[in-house]
Order: sequence, then C-alpha cells, then structure tokens
Amino acid sequence: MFTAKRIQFVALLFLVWNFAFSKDINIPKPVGPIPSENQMRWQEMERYAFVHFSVNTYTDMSWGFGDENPSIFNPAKLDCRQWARVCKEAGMKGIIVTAKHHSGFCLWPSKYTEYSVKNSPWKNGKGDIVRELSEACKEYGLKLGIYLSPWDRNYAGYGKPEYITYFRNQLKELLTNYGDIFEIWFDGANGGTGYYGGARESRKIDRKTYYDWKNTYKMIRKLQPKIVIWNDGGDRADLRWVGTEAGCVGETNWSLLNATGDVSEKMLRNGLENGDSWVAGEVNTSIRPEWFYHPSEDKKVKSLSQLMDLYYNSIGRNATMLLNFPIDKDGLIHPTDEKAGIEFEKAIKEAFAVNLVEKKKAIASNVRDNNLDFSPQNAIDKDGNTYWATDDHVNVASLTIDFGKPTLFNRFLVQEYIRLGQRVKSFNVQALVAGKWKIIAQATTIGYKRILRFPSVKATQIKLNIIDSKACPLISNIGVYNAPQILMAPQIIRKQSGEIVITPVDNESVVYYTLDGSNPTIKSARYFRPVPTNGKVEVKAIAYDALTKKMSPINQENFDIPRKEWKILGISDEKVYDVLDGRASTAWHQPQNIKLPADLVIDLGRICTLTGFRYLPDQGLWNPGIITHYQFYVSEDNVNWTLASDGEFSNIKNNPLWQTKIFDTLKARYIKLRALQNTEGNDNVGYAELDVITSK
Ligand code: FUL
Repeated sequence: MFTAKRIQFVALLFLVWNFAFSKDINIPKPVGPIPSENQMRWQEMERYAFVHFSVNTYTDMSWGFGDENPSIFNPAKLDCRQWARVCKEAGMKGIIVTAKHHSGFCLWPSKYTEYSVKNSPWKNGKGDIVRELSEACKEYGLKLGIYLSPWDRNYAGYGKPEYITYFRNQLKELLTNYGDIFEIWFDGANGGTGYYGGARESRKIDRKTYYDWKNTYKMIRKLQPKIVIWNDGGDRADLRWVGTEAGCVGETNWSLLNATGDVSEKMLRNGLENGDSWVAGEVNTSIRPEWFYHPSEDKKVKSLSQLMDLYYNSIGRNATMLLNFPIDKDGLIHPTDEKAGIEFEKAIKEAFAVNLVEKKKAIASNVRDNNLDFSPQNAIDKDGNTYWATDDHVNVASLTIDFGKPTLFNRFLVQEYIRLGQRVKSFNVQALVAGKWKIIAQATTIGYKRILRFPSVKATQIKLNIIDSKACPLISNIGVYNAPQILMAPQIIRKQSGEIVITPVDNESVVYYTLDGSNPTIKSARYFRPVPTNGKVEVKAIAYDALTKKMSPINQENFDIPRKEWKILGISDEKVYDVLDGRASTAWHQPQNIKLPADLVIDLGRICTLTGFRYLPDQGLWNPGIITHYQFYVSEDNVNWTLASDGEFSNIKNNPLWQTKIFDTLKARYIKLRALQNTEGNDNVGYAELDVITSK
C-alpha cells in the first residue's frame, strides 16, 4: 500500500535524481572505423545458409572442370521451397546460392552463354533455379545472396579482357532480375587448368589486376545499394574470409583491416587491431566435409556438438556464420542434413532460452557523467541501442550483476555498441562463489558479440572486468545462461600396429564401442585400453555420461588393411612414420633440399589388390606443404612402376581434408605418391597420413 509519506519520499527522490543527472547527453565519439548501415544489417543477421549445386553434383567432384555436359543436370525433384523451409527451420536468415561455380555452368538461363540450365533436360531447358529460389525465399521471409565464381573453367575467353565484360553482364542479370540481393560472394579460388571452350589448358591471371574490381564494385553498389560484398581474392570489400573453411575465426577478432596492401592468414583470422577499414569476418563452412553433395559423405554430416562448436567459434567470436547445405542429385537438401540443421536451431534456442541476468540489478565502477543514459542497467535491458559507458579515458572498468540467489551457469555473452567502433582489447569474467571472487573466463576482443563457455559454476554475483580498451567501453548487452550439456562423440584412430585407440573429448564420460558395424549402446564393450585388430575393420563408438545419462552421437571410422608391415623406403628420419601413425595431428615433411617433384615410396610388405589411395595433408596451423597436383604409382617389384592415378586435389587449400582417389584394380606391393605442385608455389611437401584402399 502506498502511504502519503511514501509518495512524498518517491517524489523527492525523483527530484534529486533529476538534478543529479540532468546534464546534456555527452555521447562518446566514434573510435576508429565504424560499420556502414549495410554492414550493420548484415552483422545482425548472424547466420545464413549457402547452397552448393552445379554439374559437378552429378560427377561427384569438388570442382567441375568446365567440360561437363549440361545433359547430366537433371534434378528430378528439385524444390527450392524445400531448401527455404529447411534453412528457415534451421534458423538461417538468408540463402546464398552458387549461381555459377568454377565449372562455369549457370543455374539461371543467362543470355550470354549456352552453358546453363537452358541446355539441360531439367524442365526441358525452361527452368531458372535463381528465380525459383528468390520466390521461395520471399515466401519464407529469407534474404537471397548470390555466389558468382570469378574463375570460369568453361568460358573460352577466360583470362582475356573479354571475360570481364561477360562476367559483368552476368552480374547485371543477377543483380537486376531477382529482387534484393543481400550479399554477393566472389570466390578467390583459381586452380589454373580448365576446359576453356576446348583449349584444355592452364590459364594464369593476376588476381590483383585482372578483374578490375573497383569498377565492378561501383556497378554492384549502383544496382543493389543495400548489398554487402564478400571477396577473398581481390580488392578489399565489405566482409572478409577468415582464412579457413574449418568453421572458426580467431579468438581475437577485430572487425578491421587495411583497405590496401597484402593480407596475411593471420590478419584474416584475427583482423587488424588498428586497421583503417571496417571489414568484419564471415565464417564459411559446410554441414558436411565438402561443399557439394557426395553420397559417400551421408554419414559425415556434422554432429550437434560440432555444429555448436561452429556456433561458438563464429557468432560467439564476433563473426557471422555461413553454413552450407549441399543440394543432392534429386535437387533437395538431404534428410540427414535437414535433421541436423533443425536440431542445431533447437539446441541454440535451448542454450539461450533464459537469460539469468534479465531484470537483475547491475552496478558499475564508473558511469559516464553519472548519467542514467549510460547506466549499467542498459546492458541488461534487452535493447541493443542502449549501452553502459564510462567516462572518456576510463578504459578499465567493471560491471557487477547480482543474481539475488545462488545461480548455476556456464555461458557468458557480451556485446559492444559497435556503431561507435570496436573498442575492447581484453576482459575477464569473475563469479562470486561461496563469498569469494573467482576468475571463470578471460578473453581479448568482444565486438558485435562474444560468447564464452566454461564449466558450470554456482554463484550469487557475476562481474565483467574490462581490462584494456581502445577508449571508454560501450557495452550494449550481457547475457548469462546455463546451456544443457551436449556430449561429443569420441575420437577413433588406428595406430600403425593395428591397435584401435578411442579417446573421449572430456574426462567425465566413458566409452562403449563395437567392431562389427552394429551401433554401440551401454551394453556394448566398454573401452579401457587400445584394442588390437587385424584386417579391415569398422569401428563405432559412443561417449556416455553416467551422471546425466546422456549419450554422444556415434563416431564411426572404417579402416582398411593394417599398416603394421609397411616400410617407408629411402628415408632415415624416424619421424617419417608419423605418416602412418593414425594421428591427424602429427605430420612429416620432405627434407628442405628436396625439390618438386618429390616422392614418398612405401613397401606394403606383401602384394595387395589396390583400388585407390587416401592422402591427408598436414593439419597444423596454416596447413603447410599441401600437395595440389599428384601422380600415384604402383609396382610389384620396386623397379617397374605403373601410373595408377594422376590429377589435382580440388579445393584442398581451403578445405584440407582427407583426399580419396579411386582407380582400376591393380596388384602392388610398392606404392609411390609423387607430389608435383603444392599450394604455396614452393617445394614444401607435408603428409599427416597416407593410406590405401584395397578391394573387398
Ligand atoms: C572455395 C571453393 O573453391 C569451394 O568449391 C567452395 O565454393 C567454397 C565456398 O569456396 O574456395
């Protein structure tokens, strides 16, 4: 009940308050480059999808060569509404389609080429996938983006000035006929070789000058004023690639770069603290290992824990997330990918369902001009346009929130008001546990959004300490959550001895496994120590947490013949056996004095019936010494060699995965992998693993 006295007291408080805080609003000055409206709109989308579809979907290749016959393109059940529905249900805000990939084949009936859907059997050449997708996106409230490969392996004039006119004509078609386009994607990949109208040769272009990006950008911005431009190959644009397709950006992530000058891999990963332009990072990765649909990857769709890692390592590190769904031969997103995408969205919703600091009390060590407009309460008011700010030159400050009761949590989310520049260089989070402040997490940059993960902690208060900042910090949002546990599938390797080693990702869970292809349960064999095996074997394993009774997804590895008797010939360095140790994390490199072509020769110890081989490049940071072009020879006597396979490992630079090459059955006791070229244009050749495929 309000008594008269109480009302008087409140009125008095109101007056004093007004007096104390009735100064002019002293809005902080921007610091460094700031995002444009287009970049802001794009950043707030947070996640959107890629769809990869082209003629190479039908040849099972990563890249089309440009000579694939359009008659192979016949997606009998193509349904862009299914793509849009799945993407929407997976929480995506838009879809970027490979209107033209490196093969040069166009998913729309471009009037500038015959190499398109118009010469395919699909809809008797009357179809237009870009049109169907733009309509489906509208129906589902999604934005449309376009991937147009600058490299065109079909076009006869590629490499000559005439191609630039062709490229711009195609761009014009795409940017005028399909409504608003939110993002345009210019892939920097260029492997050189191609069909090129029948020339079948290698063509080199100067990535810096050939495309004349400056004028192309002008045209794009005129046609689509609200677009953002992604370009990893040429002139800096609005967004940057983060240097990897593995699904993460650096933990330190500045949304800045310099507008001119070379960009190193490190700059792509971390941005540039004092860069002169706003060029935020976009993490692009696929829900499967590869970008295009390959039936052999049906069991390799990312697990929920992998997808959640992706979320935290992209959106949780101040980047956006561009997640690819390959389109299968029928013209649909595969049901396994659909299920994974929808579960992913559900798990994100669950993790961030309850913000435990909402409606709590926040206090700060400093409030700008003691003005309520900059109150710490602004950081927990659900309004991204209000923020807690400190006085100018107060770059070290803290904000404390009282839960009011012991509260369990394991995630901390924080956002800067980036419209006035990215500022924070370093911060940590403390929790008041049983009366004592304990540091539970520390990190560097924040930017648009930063999410930290840590083991669950029960505390009564939480404190954000800004340790270093370019200028007064501006914090627009804080969230504290208790995300449900997601168990990760254990890792499985086979050592050269043939022993299977299974390792859970955390130390709370136990492992169960099978060797007969059946799905493991808690009734299967429990893993305690390495398991000896002989011959081909299919291993499946799960991790199980007895406390929560949760079970991880199944991990499955198929191993070919054991490599026990294998000897690597002509190399005395014992480290060379890292190539056969089953561990992706160890690698061996050819000695520095070896020039390309470089050979690795292995004696398999007995005659085997080979049908293929597999190569895993060095998985170390920056993946050094990746082979791009190879020859693979076999021999029965180490004297007479037969060429079993030769060619390129397409897209291996950006996606350094296991490369599998199949050939006609050959008997051999010796194998030789000859490296012809690497990604760096030098003689560095590395191998994490080498294996063979034998006939059944
Ligand atoms: C890479 C391309 O070469 C891949 O095929 C894929 O399109 C990926 C998104 O970009 O550089």
